[in-house]
Amino acid sequence: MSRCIGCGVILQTKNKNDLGYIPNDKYNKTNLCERCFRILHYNDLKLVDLPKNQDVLDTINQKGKFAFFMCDLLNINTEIIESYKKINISKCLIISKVDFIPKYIKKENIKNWLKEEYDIKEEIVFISVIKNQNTQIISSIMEEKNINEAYLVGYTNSGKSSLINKLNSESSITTSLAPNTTIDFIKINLQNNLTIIDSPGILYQDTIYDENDILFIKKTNPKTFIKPLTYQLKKGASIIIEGVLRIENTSDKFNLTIYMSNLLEIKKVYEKNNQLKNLERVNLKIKRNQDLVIKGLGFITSKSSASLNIYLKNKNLLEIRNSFFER
Ligand SMILES: Nc1nc2c(ncn2[C@@H]2O[C@H](COP(=O)(O)OP(=O)(O)OP(=O)(O)O)[C@@H](O)[C@H]2O)c(=O)[nH]1
Ligand SMILES: [Mg+2]
Repeated sequence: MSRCIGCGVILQTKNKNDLGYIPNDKYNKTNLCERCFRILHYNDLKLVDLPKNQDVLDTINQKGKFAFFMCDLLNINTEIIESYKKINISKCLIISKVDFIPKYIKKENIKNWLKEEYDIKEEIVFISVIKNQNTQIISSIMEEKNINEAYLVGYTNSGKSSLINKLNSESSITTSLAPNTTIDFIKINLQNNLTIIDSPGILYQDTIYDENDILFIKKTNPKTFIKPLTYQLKKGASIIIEGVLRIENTSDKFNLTIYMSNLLEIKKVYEKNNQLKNLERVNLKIKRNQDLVIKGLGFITSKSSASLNIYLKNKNLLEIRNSFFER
C-alpha cells in the first residue's frame, strides 16, 4: 500500500474519480496521485472531501504528544481559536504569513493581544515561509522540549505543508492556494531524528464565498504584503467587497481601514445603489479601535465609532473584537 507523497492519500489504480487515483502505467514510476500531478503541473485545483475536522483533532489528541497549531495572521478569529483549544495535548500556536503586515508592527504586541483577547496560555511564535523568517523554530522548540515527534495542524491554507517543505528540502508535499490540498497525515523526517506530521487542513463551518469558487478563494490568499486601505464613509455610504459583503454606515461618519487581500475588488457606493441589499442584514455598533472580523477574508479596523448595516449571506461570519493594533 503506497501513499501519495504530495497529499498523503492511499494510491489506487481502479477508479479515476476516487481519491488517490494514479493511472496503471504510472503506478510503478511515481508516488504522486493524479490530482497532485495536475495541481503541480497545470495548477488545476480540484476540491475533494476531507476527513471531518473533529476526526483530525481526535487523531492528534489520541496519538500525539505535541502539536503545533498554525493560524495565518489575517485569519485569527474565534472559530479558529476554538479549534486550537480543542487540542488537549501539549501545544504551541504558530502565527504564519507574518509577511502580510508591515515590519513596524511589533510581534510582542500581537502576542500580548492574542493572550488577552483569546486567552491563549501557551507559547506563541511568528513565522513567514515566503520570507524565510523564523522557520527553524519548530525544530528548536522540539529540541528544547525533548520531543522527537509532533503534529502540525491548522486551518486549510495556513501554510503547514509549505513550512514542512522548507524544513526538509527533500519533502515535496503538494501546496496550493486552494483549500483541502493535504488529504491525510504525512510523516516527514527533519534533521536530528525529529519527525513532523503534516495534517489535513481544518475547514471553516461557513464561508463567505461559494466553496467551489476556486478563483475567489485564490483572491483571498495574497502572496505578498497587504497594503491596508483606508476609507471614510459619510452617512448612507457603503463599501462593497468582491460582490459578497456590503458595509453601510448609518451614523454621521465612519473611518475604517481594511486588512484583506489586495486582489479583492472593493468599491464605494451610495444609498441609491441597492447591490446586495437582498442578503441578510446585520445591524451592529462598532467602537473606535475595535475590529470587525469577516471570517476567511480578514478584518476591518475602526478608526471611529459607528453604527453599521452589514449585508452578507450569513451573520455567523462576523465578529467584533478589540483591535489587533491598539495596545
Ligand atoms: N504570503 C505567504 N504565503 C504563504 C506562506 N506560507 C505559505 N503560503 C501560501 O499559502 C498557500 C497555502 O499553503 P499550503 O502550504 O498549501 O497550506 P496548508 O496549510 O498545507 O493547506 P492544506 O493542505 O489545504 O491544509 C500557498 O499558496 C502558499 O504559497 C507565507 O509565509 N506567506
Ligand atoms: Mg497542506
